[in-house]
Amino acid sequence: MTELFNAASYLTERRVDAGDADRVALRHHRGTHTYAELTAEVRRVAAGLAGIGVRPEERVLLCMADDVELATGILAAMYLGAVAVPASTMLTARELATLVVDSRARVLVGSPQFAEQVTTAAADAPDLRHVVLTGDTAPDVPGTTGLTWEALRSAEPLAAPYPTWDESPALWLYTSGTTGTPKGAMHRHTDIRHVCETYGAQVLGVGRDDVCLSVAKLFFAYGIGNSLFFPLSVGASSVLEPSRPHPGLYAQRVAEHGVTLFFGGPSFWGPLMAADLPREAFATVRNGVSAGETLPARMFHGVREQYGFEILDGIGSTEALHIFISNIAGKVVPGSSGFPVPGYEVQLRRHDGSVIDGAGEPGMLYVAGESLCTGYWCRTSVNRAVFHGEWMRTGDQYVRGEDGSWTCLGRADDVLKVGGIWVSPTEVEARLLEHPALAEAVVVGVPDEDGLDKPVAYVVARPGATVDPDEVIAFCRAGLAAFKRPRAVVQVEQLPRTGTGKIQRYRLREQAKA
Ligand code: 3SK
Repeated sequence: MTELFNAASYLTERRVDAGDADRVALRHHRGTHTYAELTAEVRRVAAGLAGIGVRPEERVLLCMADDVELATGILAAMYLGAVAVPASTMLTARELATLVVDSRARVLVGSPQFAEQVTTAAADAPDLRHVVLTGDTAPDVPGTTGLTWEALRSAEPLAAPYPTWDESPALWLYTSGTTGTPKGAMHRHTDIRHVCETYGAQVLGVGRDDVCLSVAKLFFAYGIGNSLFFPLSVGASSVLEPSRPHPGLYAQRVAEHGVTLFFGGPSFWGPLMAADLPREAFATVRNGVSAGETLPARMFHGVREQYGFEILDGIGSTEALHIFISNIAGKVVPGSSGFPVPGYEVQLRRHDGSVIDGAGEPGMLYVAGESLCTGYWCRTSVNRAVFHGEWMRTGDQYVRGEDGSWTCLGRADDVLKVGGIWVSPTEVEARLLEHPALAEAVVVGVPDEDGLDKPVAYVVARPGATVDPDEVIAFCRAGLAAFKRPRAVVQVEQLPRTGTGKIQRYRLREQAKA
């Protein structure tokens, strides 16, 4: 049954009503926001968005650093009944423009450090009406009205949230796929409450005294849960850190704020171990949390020995909004993703669709749970392939152990996860093929010494052309978000193909490992 429910109200004014008005909700570079201050700010920004004509269910795209403006911008859009679309700050202007056009956003908000991407992308988006920047200068993009954040938040605050239903759209998160074009996973207001009440409450046991710090930024599903949904759902505190994940800086933040829950991924835990920081810096951490890629057992043991806290590895997805299989504090099975999170069902299926009941037989992982997105925006054929009634096909191969734990065996398709972020080989290959020296290009994931995939390009040169691997990598870097660039470029005479001409990617992967 449909009920009135607004996730932004649940995360802000509900805490004020519960007696948390003076408790600190957000800690950021310029100070703190209590729950009362955050609620007031959300109401002001929501009024500002309404004032420039944003209507319920319209998209508001935000390309911003993790700071109080991004947090309030996301919450304000949802408070107003509009749809918050936090976009990756790592995208090039061209990539960002694709999202602005695809989402048909009316408003684009950016932080000054991303002003160039934002204004260039805005110039290419016919549905866009307003561009907002959080610095002192209003943007000037032909065909749109430019505003400063100060102007946006100067409106008379809204008195109450828009009467959204639990089923109303609240949040879109773009995720890359095999097709190379990002897909907007559409989440409802109720999905946000579900992840708080399941993984947040029942696995992490987040409570009012917790202080959360996430290396993953707010534009990731993983980051928005860690830094906004879980802490704000219970009256806890979140530390917002706009800088890139530098181990020394994050250790400093942990010590400064007394962080209790520290969220990262293997691409952070590895450098943290190598950084050899003082153990005391982490004295307040009750648990680390890891997602994005399988946490190698050596990192679980290494961090516990070196810094004294256990990392709970889990697997989630943008489509499920957060983690649905997780290790449990005190019962960690190193190298595995752990056990199904209450509120979710997981299944392994064979190629013929039959369900695998026992331990030891690998299969395709399916998940069902209330927080699964309603689908991808305007992607019927992908929706039909991925969502099957209650169930979603994750694309991951898993196996169940005798102890009931679930272990990832890798991807069933060609898509890569690099540093916890999806990378579509097709998209990188398309960029490579724009290079004048290249005739053919294939990108595969090649595991490093920890078993974590890194993109490697196999290329065939055009007749008479010379391939300079470093220059090709720099070319990719200039046209794609930096994390998508191949880490190595290998020139080959020809690519391995089947009799029908299909590229045999597995042979390139084997060749790379040999
Ligand atoms: O990659 C994951 O495991 C993950 C975890 C939580 C939320 C979103 C994602 C993609």
